[in-house]
Amino acid sequence: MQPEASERLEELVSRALEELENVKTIEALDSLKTRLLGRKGLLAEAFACLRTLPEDRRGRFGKQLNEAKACMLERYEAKKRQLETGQNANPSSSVLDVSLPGPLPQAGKAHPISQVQDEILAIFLQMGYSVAKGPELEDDYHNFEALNIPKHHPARDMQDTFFVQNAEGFLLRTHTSPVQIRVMERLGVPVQVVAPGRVYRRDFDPTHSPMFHQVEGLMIDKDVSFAGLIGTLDFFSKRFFGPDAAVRFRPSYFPFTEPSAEVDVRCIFCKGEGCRVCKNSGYLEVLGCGMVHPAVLEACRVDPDEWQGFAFGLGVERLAMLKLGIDDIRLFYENHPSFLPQF
Ligand code: FA5
Repeated sequence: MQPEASERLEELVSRALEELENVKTIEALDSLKTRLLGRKGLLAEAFACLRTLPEDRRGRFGKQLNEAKACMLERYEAKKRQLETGQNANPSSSVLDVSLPGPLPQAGKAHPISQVQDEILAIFLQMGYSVAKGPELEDDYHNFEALNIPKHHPARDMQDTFFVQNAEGFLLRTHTSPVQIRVMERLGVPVQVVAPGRVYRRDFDPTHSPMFHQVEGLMIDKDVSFAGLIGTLDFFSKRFFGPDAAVRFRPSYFPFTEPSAEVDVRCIFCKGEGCRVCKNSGYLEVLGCGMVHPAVLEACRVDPDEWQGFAFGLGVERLAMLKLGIDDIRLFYENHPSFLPQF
């Protein structure tokens, strides 16, 4: 390559970049562009030199010309954007438009499970309940023993438990029912509480998660009946799902309640026809409940001849699935950026 042509091009590029940097108005920028990159501009003249070079040197010089053109165009575009938004790179000479909107920070929101849990609690608070809490790392006594589930009781098989290694007798609570015991131990009776919280089980499928949330309810007084329990849960379902919610009570068994029941809500995905989500039953189980067993009251030093009560345990994710139309519980925990902002 002729050293002269190459050097002249380098000089042209460095002068052009300096001029592009210092230009102050869009009009001046456009006329500079014509002078540098126009059909009869300086770069076009350099391209014309190409023909005068020996053939074996044209390739390298042509490449250098194309790179020079791309570099100037890039600087031109950047400068144009800068002048159009009024943001000059040099702050000392900038004309700063303080009325321009700033970048919006992304606002965070409560997770859909927290939103649904808050909604559940608000309904019970309206009914006169107060909120209680208990530990997630629980002992065998509160999670099982005091709830009338002695060692080797077959009911322990109902819930596959995560035991804590090197801490005998401790486990991740499998339900929020141990809060019933802790509340009665601490506050005595009468009592009317709801206890939200995380619980853990070895479960994993579209309607079962190894970590999920329950809201426990406990009402103990001198004149509490099973009819009161049904009325309470019926009121809750209508408030939560609306007056047309199809809810059914089914007899069931829990060692800590007698009689016991489970409550199902008609599956919104198949409208009761049967599908993968409701395992073809047409209904999705959302809670367990019953009259507190006398053995549980006795474990808390409460006289069952004087006091009775009911308890219930709601599955927050199940209620959220039905309310929000989510057909796989695992979506709540994948935290996908296209999933969460919908709520
Ligand atoms: C219990 O946990 C009882 N402690 C409920 C109870 C409380 C009964 C007080 C009587 C008195 P169950 O195992 O059925 O019951 O769970 C209650 C609810 O939690 C279920 O109806 C369901 O909605 C939800 N649930 C259970 N397992 C899972 C899981 N792995 N993932 C998500 N939700 C679940």
